[in-house]
Parts: sequence; C-alpha cells; structure tokens
Amino acid sequence: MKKSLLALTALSMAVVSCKHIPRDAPERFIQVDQCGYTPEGEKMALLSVPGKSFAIVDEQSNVVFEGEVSAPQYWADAGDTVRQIVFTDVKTPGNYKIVVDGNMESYAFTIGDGVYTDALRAAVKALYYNRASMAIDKAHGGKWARPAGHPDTCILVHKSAASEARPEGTVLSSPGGWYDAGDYNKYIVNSSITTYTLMLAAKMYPEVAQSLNVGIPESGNGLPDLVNETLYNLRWMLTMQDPNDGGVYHKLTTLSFEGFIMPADCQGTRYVVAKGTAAALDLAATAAFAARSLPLVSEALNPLADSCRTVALNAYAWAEKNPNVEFKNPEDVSTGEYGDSKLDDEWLWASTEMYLTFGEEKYADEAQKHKGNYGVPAWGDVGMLAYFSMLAEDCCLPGFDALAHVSAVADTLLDIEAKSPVKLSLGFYDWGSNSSVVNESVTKLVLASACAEKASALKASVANDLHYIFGRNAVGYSFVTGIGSRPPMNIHHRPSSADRIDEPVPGFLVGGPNTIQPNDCGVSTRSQYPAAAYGDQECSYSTNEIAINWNAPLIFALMGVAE
Ligand code: 9MR
Repeated sequence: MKKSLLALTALSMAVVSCKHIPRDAPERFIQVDQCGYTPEGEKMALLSVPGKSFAIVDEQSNVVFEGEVSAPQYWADAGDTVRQIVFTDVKTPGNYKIVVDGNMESYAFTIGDGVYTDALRAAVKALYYNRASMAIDKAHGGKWARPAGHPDTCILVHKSAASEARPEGTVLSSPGGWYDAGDYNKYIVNSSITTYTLMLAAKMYPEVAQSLNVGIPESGNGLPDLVNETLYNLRWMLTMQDPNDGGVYHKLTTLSFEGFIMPADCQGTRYVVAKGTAAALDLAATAAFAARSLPLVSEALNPLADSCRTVALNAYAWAEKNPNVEFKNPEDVSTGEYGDSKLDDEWLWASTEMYLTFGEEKYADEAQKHKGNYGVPAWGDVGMLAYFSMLAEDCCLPGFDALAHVSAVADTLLDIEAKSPVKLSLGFYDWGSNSSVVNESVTKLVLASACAEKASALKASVANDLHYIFGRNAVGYSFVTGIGSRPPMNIHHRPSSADRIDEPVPGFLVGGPNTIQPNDCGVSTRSQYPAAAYGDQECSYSTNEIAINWNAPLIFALMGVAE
C-alpha cells in the first residue's frame, strides 16, 4: 500500500533549517547510483551517517517500499562507516528517491531497462569531441561545437626519432586520431589498448553496437557508429609507422604541454618522438586484431584490413629486430611518457594477435616465452588482452588455458567484492582508478561470455562496478561528466576549460581517487583515505583528468550490461 509522504517532507524541511546542518548537502549522505538500477538486478545504496529505516518514494511522493538500514560496517579504504540500503524488491520501472528516517532524501534515480542508455551514448560521443584535426560542427557537437585544431599534416621528426630515411626535421603528415586526454597529444601505447577495447566491444556485442546511434558525421554510412568512431583513431595510428623500416613512433606531441586554450588556438610545433618496442608491439597487436575483425563488420573495410595486415607484419618484424627499446622522454620533451620497462606483456599480446590473424607457428612459440601472471589490463599491462582475444576467438594457443587464466583473476575480484562492505572488487586506488574498476568489468564480461555457468554472478558484479562509477562511492559523485545529479564540473580537460561553457564536455569518465599523486593542486586538501582521494578541481590532473583509455572500458562495460 502506498503511503503519503507529507509527514516525511515536513520533517525533512525541519532538519534542513535546523542549526546542525550537515557539512554536505543531505543528498550526499546517501550514495546511490544516480543513473539507476535494472528492474531484476540487486539494488543497494549506501548511507554514510547513522540511520534506521528508509523508504523508497516515487515521483508522486508515494512510498512504494520500506525497509531497515543495515548495521554499520567500517569501509577502511574510505575511512568511513557505511550502511547498506537494500531495495532489490522494488522492480516497477519509474523514477524514485530514497528517504532515510523521514529526513534525508537521496538524489533521484531510475529503475528501468535503459538506465545507462544516455551514459553509453555520451561515452562514445565524448571520443568524437576529442577528435584532433577536424572541426566539431554544430549539427553533431551542439553547444560544444568548435573549430578544427592540430591539423598534424606538417609535423617534424624529432631528433630522438631520426633515421637515415627520415632525418631530424623531416616533415611528415599524421592527421586525425583522438587527443589522448585533457592534453592535446597522441600516444600510440595508450591508443592501442583503447582502440582494441572498443573493437573487442563491437565484436562481442554486435547488436548493441548496431543499435547505438551517436550522431557523428559518419552516422548512417552503413557501419555502427562505435566502429566509425574507432576507425577515426585507428586510421591515425597507422600513420605512426615509418614505412621505411616498420618502426613505430611512440607519440606525436609538442615538446611540453600546451596551455588551457582551444585546439584552434594552439600553435606549438608537433613532433613524432622516438620509435620504441612497446609502441611497435602494441600497434602490431591492434592492427592484427583489426585485420581479422574488420572484414567481419563489413566488406567495405577489406582495404583497411589489408593495410592493417601490412602494418602489423612490419611493426612486429621491427620489434623482432629491436626487442627491448624502452621509451623514455628525451631531455627536451616533457609531455606524457607512457614509459614501460617490462615488455613481456606487450610481447605476449602482440604474438597472440599475430598468431590468431596469420596462423604462423613462430608467433605461438614467441607467445610461450612471455607467459605470466597477468591481471586486469591497463595501458602498461596488456598481457590479459591476449587471453581476452583467445576467449573471444574461442581458440587457445598451444600451452595456454585462457579460461583458467581469466577465471582465476575474476575469482579473486569476486572474493574482494564479497568481503567489501560496499560490494566493490577494487583493491587499490592509483592514477585512473575508475578505469581499473571498469577494466575489472571488462575482465568479468569477457569471462561471462565464455563461461555460461559463471555469467550471472559475473554480470551482477559488473552491475556493482557501474553503481560505484555512477555515484555509489566514497565521494558521492557520478564520475562521468554530464551524467547523473552530481557529475564532475571542473575536469582537467583543455577544451572544457577554454570553451567558456559552464558544463564540461559530456560523457567523459574522470580518473577518480588516486593516492600516488596527492599534490597536483599544490598543498593537498585531498582525503588521506584512498577511496576518498578525489577532487573535482581543474588543477587535479591526477584525479580529475579524462582519458580515451578510461572511456573505452566504460563503453565496453555499458555495452556488456546493455546486451
Ligand atoms: O594514465 C597514466 C597513468 O597511469 C600514469 O601514472 C600517469 C603519470 O605518468 O600518466 C597517465 O597518463 C597521462 C598521460 O601521461 C598524458 N595524458 C594524460 C594521461 C592521463 O592523466
């Protein structure tokens, strides 16, 4: 029976006007997924202050469900005591709020099947907004339209990248691709895992990809928008190979980061900087995957797939001749490094993709040499991607048990989640911790597709990952710009800063809590507790930047739950 909420509302007003106003807006004491919950899924919100009972109320303020707040538990990572509010039994689609003890009201949220539809669309569109070398027009960009910047048709070979065929100062053209993050540079290592993750999502969830209309210039050309968007970056990546020797430039960059100005106002000279083994192997892996998967999307992509085959073969061959060239920023270059001294994971990933595409034994033999204990993937830790591809192709390299490998990693995640008072499988908070959460989701989802009996537990765990991302976290933010009642407003993203529009460019996942770089805004005001070490401040590049490799696994996870 629905009850009137008049009494609750009166109480709530009394509390808000009393002297002991909580240090935050009252909504923030209840951490709810600000997008919402699917009708059949588990539904839980957190309460970070004492409370006894709660009600779920609909838009007409009718109480549709009442329950008791759970006993308090200490969430060590957040340095806080939390209580669970469980309302799984509410299954009727609609818009709701949680009211605790009649005086604390949560942000509004939805129960329904498409609660993440807007978030998914926005997360793909965000990549479009980060395109280099072209204007974002009004028709597709709306109020975030902007003139083109960084044509990249006239860039120079940096001395660190000089070769006989292309000496220092040689002029090259390498247009297109996405800006990496809040800065305007383009980095092959980071682009590789990003592009692969998106191509894998399109392969694993073709129906979701097909139905995802993002509104980009290529929309309606017969390819899914997700594929169109991804190809914008892939085509740029192919230009980063030196055709004379197959080597791959690590990055295309100014010597130092540009200011907080719009792309069209940037004047800095751009360079390709040093070839490296990680870049060669990552591009080989990505291009090999593209070569075998693009023709399955459309015959029209056969010519591009052919180019990818050649690029992959030549990049891998370069790496064979230069197996351990570690990238380090040259003295006069201070932009993002994406440096990595351990290349076994890159060797495993590239060799696996090469074997799966070309079938030659030598690649499988090489993969054998680089077996390891690889966990949830990240830009510098790509070994797991080899196992993803084995599972996605339903094919194992001799001597590898991909199912066992991914299962072991996923089991550990599920164990951590089971012990967590907030149902989170994340065990550490470093730079881009939000991307670790969604890369954990990717790991769970790849396994769920390969292993029917574990699928429902894994998908329930992914739902918890997304609840964390969209507001059920220690700081009460939805971590995606433009999504939810309390999204980040001050991201470290040059266009969002310089465009004179209040709202940041939408659809970007911010890095999130980070304990390894506490001083990016000068004297640290950030929490000492890992899960709370986040600041919605533009200066906080270590917690509030955005990045393509963070959006890609978010897109994957959202597609996985949409399936
Ligand atoms: O995501 C990267 C993170 O893992 C590193 O710890 C950090 C410092 O090296 O760099 C991050 O990547 C940044 C890159 O270097 C430049 N563009 C912005 C990226 C996101 O902050």
